[in-house]
Amino acid sequence: MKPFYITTPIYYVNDKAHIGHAYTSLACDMIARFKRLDGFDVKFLTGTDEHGQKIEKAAAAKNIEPQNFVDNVSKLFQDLSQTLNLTNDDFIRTTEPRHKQAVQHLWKQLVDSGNIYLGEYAGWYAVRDEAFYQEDEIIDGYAPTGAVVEWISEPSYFFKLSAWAEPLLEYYTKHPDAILPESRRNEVLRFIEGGLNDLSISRRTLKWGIPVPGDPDHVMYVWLDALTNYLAALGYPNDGYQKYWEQSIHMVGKDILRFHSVYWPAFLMAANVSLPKTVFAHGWWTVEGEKMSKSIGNTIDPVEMVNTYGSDALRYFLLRDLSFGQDGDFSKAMFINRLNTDLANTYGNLCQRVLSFIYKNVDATIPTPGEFTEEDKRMLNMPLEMLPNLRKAIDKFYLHRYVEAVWQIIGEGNRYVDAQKPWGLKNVDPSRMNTVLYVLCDLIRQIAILTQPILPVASSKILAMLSVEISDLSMLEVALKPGLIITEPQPLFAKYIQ
Ligand code: ME8
Repeated sequence: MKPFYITTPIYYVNDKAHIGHAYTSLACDMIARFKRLDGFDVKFLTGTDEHGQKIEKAAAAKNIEPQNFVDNVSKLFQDLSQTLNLTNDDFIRTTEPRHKQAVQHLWKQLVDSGNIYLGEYAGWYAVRDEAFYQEDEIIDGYAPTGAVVEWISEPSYFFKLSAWAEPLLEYYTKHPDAILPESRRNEVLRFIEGGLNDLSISRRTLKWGIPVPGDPDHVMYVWLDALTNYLAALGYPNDGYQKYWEQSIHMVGKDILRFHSVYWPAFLMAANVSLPKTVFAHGWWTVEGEKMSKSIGNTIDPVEMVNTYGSDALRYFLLRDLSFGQDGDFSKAMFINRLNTDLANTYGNLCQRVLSFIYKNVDATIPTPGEFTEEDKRMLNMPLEMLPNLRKAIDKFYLHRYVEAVWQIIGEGNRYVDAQKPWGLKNVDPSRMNTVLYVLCDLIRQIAILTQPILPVASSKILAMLSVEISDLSMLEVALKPGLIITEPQPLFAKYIQ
């Protein structure tokens, strides 16, 4: 089996998750689930980023020891996997020994290769972003992101980032898929072409971090610490990590692309580790037209959403509504509209009317078909014919297109029911009715396989009603067995009042 490695950012534990965090994890989950169905040996990683000044401050504000504080909040993120129905294979915490060992090893590689020197940092720092800013980036006393900055002046270890601008540009020219989408890649290239400054990678005035090997007065800069999680989870530096590493995809929001496409690859090159295959930076969610923020009080809690609407509903909306890579707006009206239209009226309706009819009118038995018409064959082959496009949509990160394509098949299914009117055939041509019902059942079975990466709960319900077990995409080619007894159809999707 071909290895495939996909990672979410590791989330800060200064606060609980909102739908922005859920979004990245869901996108990775959809890809991981599809790749598993498609026969890949998948490793899907998520986790929490637990060191640094931002976390130290958040713990102090609650008057809790940092370790207790991070244990509590990390647990909320771990529980979120279950809530969102994520299939992550691992969950890494930067306070774990396996992570600390990997980071300290990487640091030593950077020292041994002559990429670290001791100097004095004097400059601006934004705790919210855990980022350094140049004087010319400061706008009216704030970072370009709007974060509050403070002046820091202290001895610090530096990484010779300036030496890596040319090698990075050369690498990115040779590997056009290393940063996606292309517009983001261009932004990164322009930034590197502007020249890179050496990077401060340790702090002396902070205690909550991983100690610098050989100089425990310093703790490491939280981004050097955090980025290494992707390697630590594969057992780096022990042999064997390369198997997945060579096939790695980092999914991130556009806010942290620079850390992943400038700092991280420079650290890796300097430590003689190969670079991840692709860093994909997706877009940004606002809520009802506004930036999500605790002070505005408009953050949307994924746990509350799942409690009210179910995990499939949240997954569907987030994965369908936004063209993956673009920014988007979360509006309650749009959310409800999609649930009612796409889930209840389209997908739910197709399954409900076909399966209920079979349950009530043909002894709950999948009928034996007669000869197939050209139209029947077209319906039966549609999912398989669509498969190359679906694969491409996943591999190119056009996640919304995957969803659209599957809903196109569902739409065709509904049109076929309307045109063939199986209920009208019961008395006049029962044999044709049986063929139509068979075609529909087999189509629904195939659709349920394809919707599994998006709607795992509904897909398992449908497949269970048809008494079919899901294994992989080769099932698309194995026709449904006539004669199977279906279980009583259960409602799949609720309808909501606007
Ligand atoms: O940056 N829209 O963690 P973080 C879309 N610990 N995505 C959003 C979003 C929004 N409004 N808000 C958050 C960190 N995200 C670091 C990462 S990785 C080595 C260290 C998602 O908790 C998006 O993926 O601030 C973004 O990049 C990430 O959450 C930031 O999470």
